[in-house]
Amino acid sequence: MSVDKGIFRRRQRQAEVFDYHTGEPSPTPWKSDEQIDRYVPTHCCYCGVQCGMYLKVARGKVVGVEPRADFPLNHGMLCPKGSTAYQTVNHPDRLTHPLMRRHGKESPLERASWDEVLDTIATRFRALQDQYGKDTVSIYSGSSMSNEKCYLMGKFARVAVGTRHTDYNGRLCMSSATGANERSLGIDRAANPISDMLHADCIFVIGANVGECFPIVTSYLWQARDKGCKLIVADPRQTPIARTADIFLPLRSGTDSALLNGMLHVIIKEGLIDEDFIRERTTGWEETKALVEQYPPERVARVCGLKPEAIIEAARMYGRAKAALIYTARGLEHQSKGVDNGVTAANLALATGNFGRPGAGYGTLTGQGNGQGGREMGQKASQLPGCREVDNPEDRAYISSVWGIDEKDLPHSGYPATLMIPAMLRQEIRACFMICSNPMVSLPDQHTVERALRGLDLFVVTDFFLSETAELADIVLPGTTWAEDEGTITSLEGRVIKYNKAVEPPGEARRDWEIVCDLARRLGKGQYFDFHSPRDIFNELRLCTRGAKSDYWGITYEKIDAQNGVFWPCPDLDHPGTPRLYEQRFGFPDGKARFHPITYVPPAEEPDEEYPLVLTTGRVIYHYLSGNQTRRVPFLKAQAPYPWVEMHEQMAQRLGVIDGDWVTVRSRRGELTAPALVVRSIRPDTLFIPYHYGHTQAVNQLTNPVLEPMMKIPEYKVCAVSATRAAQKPDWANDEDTQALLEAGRKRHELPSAQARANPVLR
Ligand SMILES: Nc1nc2c(c(=O)[nH]1)N[C@H]1C(S)=C(S)[C@@H](COP(=O)(O)OP(=O)(O)OC[C@H]3O[C@@H](n4cnc5c(=O)[nH]c(N)nc54)[C@H](O)[C@@H]3O)O[C@H]1N2
Ligand SMILES: Nc1nc2c(c(=O)[nH]1)N[C@H]1C(S)=C(S)[C@@H](COP(=O)(O)OP(=O)(O)OC[C@H]3O[C@@H](n4cnc5c(=O)[nH]c(N)nc54)[C@H](O)[C@@H]3O)O[C@H]1N2
Ligand code: SF4
Ligand SMILES: [Mo]
Repeated sequence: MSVDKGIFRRRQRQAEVFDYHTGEPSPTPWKSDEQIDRYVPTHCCYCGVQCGMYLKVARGKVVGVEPRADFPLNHGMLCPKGSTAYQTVNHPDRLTHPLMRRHGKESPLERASWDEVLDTIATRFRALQDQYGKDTVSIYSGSSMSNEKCYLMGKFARVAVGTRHTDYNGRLCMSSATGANERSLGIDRAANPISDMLHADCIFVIGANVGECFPIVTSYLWQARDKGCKLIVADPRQTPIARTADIFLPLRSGTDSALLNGMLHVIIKEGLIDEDFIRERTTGWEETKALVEQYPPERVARVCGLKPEAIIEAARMYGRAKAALIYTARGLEHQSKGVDNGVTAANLALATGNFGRPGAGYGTLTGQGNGQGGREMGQKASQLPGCREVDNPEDRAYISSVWGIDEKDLPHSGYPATLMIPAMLRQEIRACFMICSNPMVSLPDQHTVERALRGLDLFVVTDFFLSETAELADIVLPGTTWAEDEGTITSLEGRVIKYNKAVEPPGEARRDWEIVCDLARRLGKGQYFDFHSPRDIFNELRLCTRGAKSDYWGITYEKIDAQNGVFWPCPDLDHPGTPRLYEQRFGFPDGKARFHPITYVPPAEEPDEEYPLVLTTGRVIYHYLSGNQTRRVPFLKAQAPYPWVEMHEQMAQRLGVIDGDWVTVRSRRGELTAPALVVRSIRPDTLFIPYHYGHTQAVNQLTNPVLEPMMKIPEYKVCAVSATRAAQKPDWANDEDTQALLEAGRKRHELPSAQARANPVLR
């Protein structure tokens, strides 16, 4: 599918195109739209907002990008990552042929043929499985991939490899939100389309840096504000959206459930609950009501490090709204109590009857491009496609029948990604096939992760750039970017959209699904993987989800194109899709939502004498996740070349450092040295370090691998550390880079307006 170039009037900026072989910029860059052959409508490859864009193609290469004004979410806007994403497609670092270590772990990665690597994988997997059992091989995948590929990975694990152990990087992402959705509401999807923000008269954002992580959604917040909507933000850092919030609650990391219980306490005291809604549409209210009795604002204020009045005001503002939305993200979810935290947010929305109407709801802002679809398609440890359960007899019977296998041969649930690491150390797992994840940046307690991955008998990584993780692999398979394939994605709204193919893969790189199907054939299971296109896979996937919670049966490629996306559930071809959930029923058999009483429990690691400070981690606008893509884009890299330690002026004084001084931060697990970025927008007792970097720049050397009990997500947002002025700079330190980083940092943290200054600041 492509669009006539004639409709575009705007001149194109000079796009740089690299030559694969020399790595040099091409001598004939494209300078004007006249030379563009095709505009391919697609979506951004990064965050869950999934902004619509056109990739510009000339002479068979992607040379630029144009935002899509016709996509109902971004209306012609793109953020700095989206507008430079195209530069990764022709990048000189692209992997263009398979690599393999032929003589053991110490030998180098050398060029190999597809036949050699795929036969080696198949032979070694079989040999290891014969010796140690089927489950000795694990599959570790990721949600930057299309629904088709995520679906395929779950099927590949269960049918081709025959292992229980399949999981994915969403475990590190929104799994707490999944747990909360499943416990409270019964459906694992945000309740509202983003456009519902325009109907809300209060929006409460807890632990989401909307301005930097969902940049295009910010415009909806501002439009809502223009219509009089109130904004409450709870975050230990004064993020860009918090600067102009009506109420900013700079809570101590790890205290979210106390805050939310406290707000519910006030709402009950002030008679702001919706009794009819509670009676007709929920169960379990009395227990929750009794529990929050124990959370008066004075107590909560002490726990959270806030003023009691601020909690009371926030509760009133939220409770009095006719329609209110709550949005959470990883700030509230990346905790050992992440599921409980999500449940307390749902409790608040249920108690005030804020569901099933325009502008009323609760939802997580799903992070990864396909973070929503990726958590429905059956690549998860305990899941079959359509959010079905791998240990549920009916679900097993149905999926086995679609796949044409004997139900007895369908493995049961296995280890989530975070528990694969200890299983590797115990040598219970001896081989891993990884695709679309970079745990050597993204998993907590990096030194342990490295030991686990190095100890594998066979480690295979499929990526399009050599990641920090691929550096440790025995075999590296060159996969493809989103621009080289088609497939569907489900955005953070639950809207199923489609990537379209712009160009062919470079060199010998192959489409991910073709690699996986080829390997399945070599494992003797080709008959179950007889797919000739992503469309074939989608059609099987639709059937698997038919009648399930996330029902895609009524969605087709044509319908996605015609409607600019379709919201699931969409049970049949005539069904228009479901933008807003819970208008009539919640996702449980009785149709009622569940209250759960949640007792506040502090984070697993609290400051003590040796490690007196709180460290929290997260993102910056310029980089995406492990940074394996964005660190290769010159503009993005220049703004944020390496990590920094964000700290309040008072903290800097206490540590005796000024802006730009190098600081060593230590935890029980590791240390990191980086320049100080001194700001007034973070709690004085808390440090923040962005996590987009690897090796000695990885903040995950320090983080705590403690897991949330239900969903096994790590506590990335809280651990105890010490900080001192560094004895010496690391070898990668560079004055020019540090200056650039500080300058970009200052710009981000500038308080832009009198309104911002009038806000409750952090001192
Ligand atoms: N630029 C950019 N955008 C992205 C991504 C990216 O890597 N870069 N990744 C995408 C993905 S996969 C994800 S998951 C999302 C993540 O999106 P977000 O969750 O918005 O991002 P984070 O920076 O991880 O954390 C959000 C905020 O939580 C705050 N926080 C820390 N501790 C606590 C706490 O205890 N309680 C509360 N309430 N807040 C706390 C942090 O200060 C931070 O501002 O972003 C998506 N978009
Ligand atoms: N300290 C700390 N750690 C964190 C977080 C935090 O806030 N703090 N956030 C966590 C969160 S929310 C997330 S989502 C994880 C993400 O953690 P990861 O999963 O490790 O991050 P990515 O960078 O998305 O890894 C994807 C890799 O696959 C490649 N890739 C991308 N798309 C494709 C594709 O279609 N096919 C193939 N074959 N390869 C592809 C990319 O080049 C990249 O190397 O990190 C987690 N780690
Ligand atoms: S907001 Fe997200 S989807 Fe949109 S351009 Fe930026 S990174 Fe891409
Ligand atoms: Mo994420």
